[in-house]
Amino acid sequence: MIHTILTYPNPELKKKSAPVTIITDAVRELARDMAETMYDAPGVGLAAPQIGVHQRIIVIDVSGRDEPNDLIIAINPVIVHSEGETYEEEGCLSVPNYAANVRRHASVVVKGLDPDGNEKTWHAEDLLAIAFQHEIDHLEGILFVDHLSPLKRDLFQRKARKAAEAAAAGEK
Ligand code: GNR
Ligand code: NI
Repeated sequence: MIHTILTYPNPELKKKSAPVTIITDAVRELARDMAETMYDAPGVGLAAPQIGVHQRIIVIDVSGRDEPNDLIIAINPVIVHSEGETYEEEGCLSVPNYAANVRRHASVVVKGLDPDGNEKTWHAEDLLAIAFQHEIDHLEGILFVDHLSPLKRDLFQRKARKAAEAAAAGEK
């Protein structure tokens, strides 16, 4: 089932997600729905809080296809090692019509559980490393715009407010 993706400034996006304690069929179904929602969007990743579920589950596929290709499902993901620096343009399904460069680690090692409850380790570089950091941020209630300089963040907030006002006026 495809879910609605919550967008800025929905306060649900700022809440911290809780660890998954038992991997049930409901958790597996949620992960499948998240993947379906990500491919439909389309996006290269999705975190559970983006569909209003505050559990530590992320899905990622940076293959650029609109169907499962290199699908990663990570439950309770933790960055255990990171190195290097990169500064690439990011977007977010929860922040439509806006993109900006963000400083990230160039490579990360992530540990977590797969949908069968097996411990997994992912070694990620480039876009995959960025996607892991972006999705794990969502689990902490952090959006990529929270990493911007105060000046850029202010410009973003003004643009978002103006767009919201224009949309509200159009609805009248
Ligand atoms: O689809 C997405 N593209 C993207 C591009 C650059 C850096 C991060 C991302 S993640 C984003 C999907 C999304 O919002 N996931 O939370
Ligand atoms: Ni995002």
